[in-house]
Amino acid sequence: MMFFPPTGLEYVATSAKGHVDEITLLDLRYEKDLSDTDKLLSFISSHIDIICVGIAWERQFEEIFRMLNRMPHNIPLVVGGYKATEKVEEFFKACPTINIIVRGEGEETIQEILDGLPLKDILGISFREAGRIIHNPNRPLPDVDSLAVPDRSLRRCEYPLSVNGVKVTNITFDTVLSARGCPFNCKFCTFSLNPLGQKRNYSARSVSSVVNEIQDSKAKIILFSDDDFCAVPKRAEEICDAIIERKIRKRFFAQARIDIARYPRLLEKMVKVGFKALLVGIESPHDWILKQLNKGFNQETIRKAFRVLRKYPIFYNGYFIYGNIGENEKEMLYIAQFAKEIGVDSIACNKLRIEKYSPLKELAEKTPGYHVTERGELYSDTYSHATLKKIARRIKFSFYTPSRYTKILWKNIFITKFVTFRELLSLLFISPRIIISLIIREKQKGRLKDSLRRTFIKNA
Ligand code: B12
Ligand code: SF4
Repeated sequence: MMFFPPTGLEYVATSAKGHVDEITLLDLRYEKDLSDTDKLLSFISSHIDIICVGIAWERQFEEIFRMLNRMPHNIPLVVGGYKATEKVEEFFKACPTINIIVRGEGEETIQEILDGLPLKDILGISFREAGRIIHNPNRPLPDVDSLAVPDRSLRRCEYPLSVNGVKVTNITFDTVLSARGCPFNCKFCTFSLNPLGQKRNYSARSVSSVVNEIQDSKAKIILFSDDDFCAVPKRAEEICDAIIERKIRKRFFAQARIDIARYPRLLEKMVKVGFKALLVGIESPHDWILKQLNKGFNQETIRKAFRVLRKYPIFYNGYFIYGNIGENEKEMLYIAQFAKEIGVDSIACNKLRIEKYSPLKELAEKTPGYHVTERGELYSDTYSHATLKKIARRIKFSFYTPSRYTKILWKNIFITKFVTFRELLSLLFISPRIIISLIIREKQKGRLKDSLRRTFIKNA
């Protein structure tokens, strides 16, 4: 997801302002020179007094640890972020160079660290002391309106539209977090639980601060990173009204629930201000699974909602979960068929994950034949990782046919107008490079032949 800035790290860097003389914000995905560890080390040794690293994703831990372990021992190393919080002990063990781990939301904590408060008095941190790891109590969650929004002037790079690492056009992306937490309680979801397992009660920023942030961003496309942008429809409408009033012209997309279909006036306003896509959590076509997940709706409600949603020129990506506790192969494979029936434009299927604080953990542990790995992956005696992976590919290939790709392109160009004519030309111009990069990727993963066969010959 190269085109999104590291929102959490940017919040923390911004709140560090005024507590240090100078901040250098590095996004190593975009640092041409400094992504080379040797060059990074020499930069750090000559410029930096304290290193703060954000680890948000369950990705490339080995590379990250290898790099952190090369950091100079005389410069304090502070690590934070979703994954660092969840895996405090593991991170300390893997990286002797880490001095402090900030658990949970880090804006206030980083200020106290930089101000030099005694570590024992700083809430929300774990730190090394005399060969031991000390865990201080959690920090109460801050009021969202008290937090400064990310200072974009700290960025050293832009976030352009790219496909598989190939830059498509100059249009840039940004994220705006208008609220933290979510008022719903879906059982598989830890979105609204911060990594400490605390429920982040839905806390929304003031409409004016959100719209100011949007207006100040230079990006043309904004992702609302809220768990559910439409959690309070009236507020979402107020944001749209303010965007219209201030004549802000940008393209937006957001995550939402199907409940939004009950608010046609909001949908109309969203279309008017430039909402081009909604990422909607559907999760499953099966009533018993939706009930198990405590999703709060059933198959009929989903069908009804999409009959309404389809009338609006918005691109819908449906999120689905497969490999649920008790789900069989036939039920999993039905996802692709169901997605076509309800009319979503694209799908993203994720295996059920049982993260550390998942409310489904107990059920998964006590269901005979089911197992959860340390990384939170659920599998069963009947459905191993490999089998689930194969099923996922069958769902994907049965949904993503060549005609589906044509429909996606058509909808984005002519219906939602997500891409302009100029951007389309640039996309066409760059497409050979994208295709080559995709071929190289599939080849490197050793599945080129299989992918080509499945895409063009046998969509089973
Ligand atoms: C918006 C979002 C996205 C966006 C991308 C946003 C972006 N900027 O990159 C999109 C839709 C593209 C996306 C995609 C995915 N996402 Co997502 N996403 C989110 C979401 C809803 C919000 C993230 C956010 O902006 N949070 C707000 C910021 C302020 O919080 P934060 O990042 O935790 O940062 C705070 C602290 O962690 C700490 N902190 C962070 N960094 C640092 C650094 C230091 C030094 C310190 C001291 C503190 C600190 O302080 C910050 C401020 O309070 C979260 C759920 C959530 N509510 O957090 C999931 C979440 C992050 N996503 C998740 C996942 C799994 C994914 C996907 C892998 C899904 C998939 N299977 O495709 C992809 C992968 C993307 C990738 N990078 O490879 C998981 C990650 C957990 C994990 N297992 O790795 C989360 C937590 C949801 C969940 N519970 O399942 N996602
Ligand atoms: S799945 Fe969506 S609606 Fe349900 S709790 Fe998570 S963020 Fe909220």
